[in-house]
Amino acid sequence: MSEKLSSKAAIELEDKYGAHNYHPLAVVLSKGEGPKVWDVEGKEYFDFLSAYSAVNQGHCHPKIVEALVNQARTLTLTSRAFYSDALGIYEKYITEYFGYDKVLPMNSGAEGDETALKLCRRWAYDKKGVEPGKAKIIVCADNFHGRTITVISMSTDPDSKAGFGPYTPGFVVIPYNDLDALKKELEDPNVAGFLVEPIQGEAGVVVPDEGYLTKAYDLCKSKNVLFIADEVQTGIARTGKLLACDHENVRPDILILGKAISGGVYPVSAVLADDEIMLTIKPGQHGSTFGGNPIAAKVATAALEVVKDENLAEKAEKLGKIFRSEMEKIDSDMIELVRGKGLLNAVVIRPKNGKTAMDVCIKMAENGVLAKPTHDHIIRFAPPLVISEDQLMEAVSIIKKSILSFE
Ligand code: IF1
Repeated sequence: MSEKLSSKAAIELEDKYGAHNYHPLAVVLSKGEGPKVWDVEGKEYFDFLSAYSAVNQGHCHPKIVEALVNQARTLTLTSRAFYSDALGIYEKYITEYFGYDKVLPMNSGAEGDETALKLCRRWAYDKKGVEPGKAKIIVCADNFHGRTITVISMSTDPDSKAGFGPYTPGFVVIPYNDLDALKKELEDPNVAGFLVEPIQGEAGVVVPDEGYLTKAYDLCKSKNVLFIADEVQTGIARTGKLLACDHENVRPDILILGKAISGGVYPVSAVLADDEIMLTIKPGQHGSTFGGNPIAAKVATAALEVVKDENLAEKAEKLGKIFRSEMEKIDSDMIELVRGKGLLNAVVIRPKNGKTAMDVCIKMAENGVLAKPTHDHIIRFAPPLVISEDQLMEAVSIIKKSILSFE
């Protein structure tokens, strides 16, 4: 039986033995259930980060955990050298769930983006007729698609990118939410795809103009360019629809999912596309040891069933409107702007008397709500979608109290 760690001891262990690639808030969590988490001292919090939208179904959802445990007792991993009795059933389920011919199962979101980039390039050479090695993919400034070398090669964030060169070539960066810039770059016949987040999460929950996704999609189609949606963070009911693209009825040519596709129970990602694109990758040209493993298959199936069974998209839509309205009512000049869709929201904090978004987050943690700033002055608020209206209002009162404590 491992001795009960104090927060202090746990932090010291991570500091001494773990890489310093994060600077966490000084909260040591040891239990999660639904919208709540508890630290090692037993203090209760509302989780308003949801592991960056990976725990949409709530912490330790019983149905998803049961799927994990049952499969873990049966067959955990076969590799793709052989078939399994779980993968095909899952592939049928998820492709019908999202309406695509096929799925390529991976593990992390970054692997999902890398997979989409490879599919886009192969499609460009095999189907569009782009000269081999010349394919270009358009991406948006302030994007976040993961941490691998090729993915950060697309990044415009120095923290993500600087010091890791040389970088993967073949990317063109345009401003987000700028259709003229997209139209101009699409004139290049070597452009194969446009990779975009329907809402830019890490950039601070930046919501594009109404109609941006539709017009961007149409521009891409007019030039035989693939529209690739990274819904790793915005997908799985987070923004009030199953996919953020659903708000505009845009059907991406390549759809990238991750995070909450497993309810935060297991690393699962998935790339969906129709045959013309998906079948450009042949046996031996892509994959991963754990991609599509039996546990991932069962866990993702259960997690996706929960989304529908519990009407999480509708809940996110309803509670998101309430949350934004409550934030806008807070009588503090620290509240500069409130924005978001569904239960993916952000508050831009105007520093006051030297107090910043981080100070607000530290105060909220003291008062029982966990959230973390992104880019200095923006606090992202993304609770599990299973939070009740009463619990949301309880958390709202904590957020208000915390912000007003700086008046
Ligand atoms: C960290 C950020 C969020 C993503 C989108 C792909 C990925 C992510 C739209 C890659 C991952 C995570 C990464 C995580 C924190 C979190 C994050 F702050 F890093 F930028 F959400 F905004 N596409 N986002 O948001 O998925 O490989 O991580 O499974 O790196 O600390 P992953």
